Amino acid sequence: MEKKERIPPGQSKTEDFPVLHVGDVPVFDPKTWIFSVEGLVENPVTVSFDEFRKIAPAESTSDFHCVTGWSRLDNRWEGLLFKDLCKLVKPLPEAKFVSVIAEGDYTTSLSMEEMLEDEVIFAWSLEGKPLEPDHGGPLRAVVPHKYAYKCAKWVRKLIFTAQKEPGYWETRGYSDSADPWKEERFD
Ligand SMILES: Nc1nc2c(c(=O)[nH]1)N[C@H]1C(S)=C(S)[C@@H](COP(=O)(O)O)O[C@H]1N2
Ligand SMILES: [Mo]
Repeated sequence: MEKKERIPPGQSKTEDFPVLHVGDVPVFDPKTWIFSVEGLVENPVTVSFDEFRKIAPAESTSDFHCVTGWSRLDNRWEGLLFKDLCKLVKPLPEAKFVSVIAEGDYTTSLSMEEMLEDEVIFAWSLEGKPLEPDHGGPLRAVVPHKYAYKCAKWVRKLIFTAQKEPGYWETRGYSDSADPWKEERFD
């Protein structure tokens, strides 16, 4: 189903894909790369990149809205849907938030409810090609119903928590709710 309006208020459509992040693009070494899930889950896991891709691969097409004002429509991601990851790690009832931890010092966090939206995916591929390092390869979070600072690139760890742990931009004046349709840009 398509929303009638595709571009949120104050955004404009871009056809290319700008690259935006703080710090350096990390080098991916499949021999040492691991993804782990910790905190309030019944079944914490640590997996290699190959293992991660075998859990429950899926596709999800969604729009991408950066708080600086550009939107990129119809991105076809392949990855692991958050809701499918939950079937494996089994969040405990006390788990109310998820901290998404990337390589470097970048973090963000979302509520369980926000993460359980259908389109939330940890993506390793875009438009049928391996995700480029600039765009978060080998693995990035995609949370299309939030501004893209919630879409951490180079994700390595999730921590399920009872309290919210505000992330990199959320502690620097950006909105924690970050809803592009309500223009929640700043705190
Ligand atoms: N690890 C990490 N992820 C990040 C960022 C970052 O600085 N570091 N920036 C965020 C912001 S503000 C945006 S707009 C998108 C940009 O993604 P892109 O470079 O693939 O367009 O990545 C998000 N994820
Ligand atoms: Mo952004």
